[in-house]
Amino acid sequence: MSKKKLVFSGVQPTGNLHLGNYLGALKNFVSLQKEMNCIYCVVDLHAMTTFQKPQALKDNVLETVASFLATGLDPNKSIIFKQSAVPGHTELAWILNCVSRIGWLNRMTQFKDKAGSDKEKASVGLYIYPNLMAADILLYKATHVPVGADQKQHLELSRDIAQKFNNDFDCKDFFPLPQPLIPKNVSRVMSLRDGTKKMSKSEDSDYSRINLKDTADEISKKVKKAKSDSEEIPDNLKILEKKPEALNLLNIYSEISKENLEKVLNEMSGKEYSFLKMKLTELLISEITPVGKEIKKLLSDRAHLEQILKKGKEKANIIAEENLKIVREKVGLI
Ligand code: AQP
Repeated sequence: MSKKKLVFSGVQPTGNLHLGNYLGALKNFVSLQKEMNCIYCVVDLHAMTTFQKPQALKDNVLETVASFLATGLDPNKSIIFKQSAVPGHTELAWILNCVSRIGWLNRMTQFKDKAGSDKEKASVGLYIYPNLMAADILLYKATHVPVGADQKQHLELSRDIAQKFNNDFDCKDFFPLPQPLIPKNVSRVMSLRDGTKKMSKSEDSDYSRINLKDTADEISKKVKKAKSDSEEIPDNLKILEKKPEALNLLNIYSEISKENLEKVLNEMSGKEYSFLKMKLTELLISEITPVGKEIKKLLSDRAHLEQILKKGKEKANIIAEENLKIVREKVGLI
């Protein structure tokens, strides 16, 4: 595999993947595999930072692989594997735990959001999760990381860790400083119930998100119930920016229809949100339901999915061990 440009990204097997994962990450994964070497990982160790039922975790790993394939990832082009199957992730994470600084982790806003008001009760894993994410990326010396905007801060931390490692161990440019690849238009798909919160698998209400496995009927009901605005669709972005739910629906429409937001506003200004919802439902049904059907079909052959993970693990492990051997030498472990 060429050492020049290398893409790495991961998805947590914490349940049904949704429209946010699809527009923020998976679509980008698929287009990148055409032009670069790519490694895509089901990050089960990250999922464990909040409690997962063991059987559900196993099932969700396969569901995530099925979602990768259904959206267009090709295991012959990209390496697809499960994080815990390559032990180098945890070994490098420990080494990087000793490089990363507590002050850096204290600034991570995702920990504050996910830990909620009682931080004392959050798992230690949730707190040091960004160090494991840095290890995931640096283990392969990845140069590019496609993620949604919510992961930007963690990516910056990965760069800081890489830089400090290179300085501490006197090996300038050993770890590349990974670049985030964040989609320009819809980098953060928001909840359908609250336009100030991101669409998320762990949000209690299923009405807050469009799942990739939703049926046409479910999509239609969710869009109908989505929060919008009591006034008509405005003709300029300044007004829209003060209406996060309306902006979210229009952003999703713009992304899937591949028309820029100004053009969408030109077409829709003055109309009721029910009109936008009707058009958006049609678009979502034609974009998402084929993916959902494919996921369900792929899940009926678990052995096939496990085989893909096995092959991916073998390929990933070769790169990981090669890099880790040098890391062990640099830090004085061998
Ligand atoms: N709402 C979103 N908009 C844009 N991108 C998103 N991503 C997640 N939510 C959105 C991107 O999807 C990739 C995989 O994310 P993940 O599932 O590993 O973790 P997450 O970001 O924590 O996603 P969730 O849905 O919020 O999961 P839970 O509820 O389990 O924590 C990442 O690139 C992410 O940026």
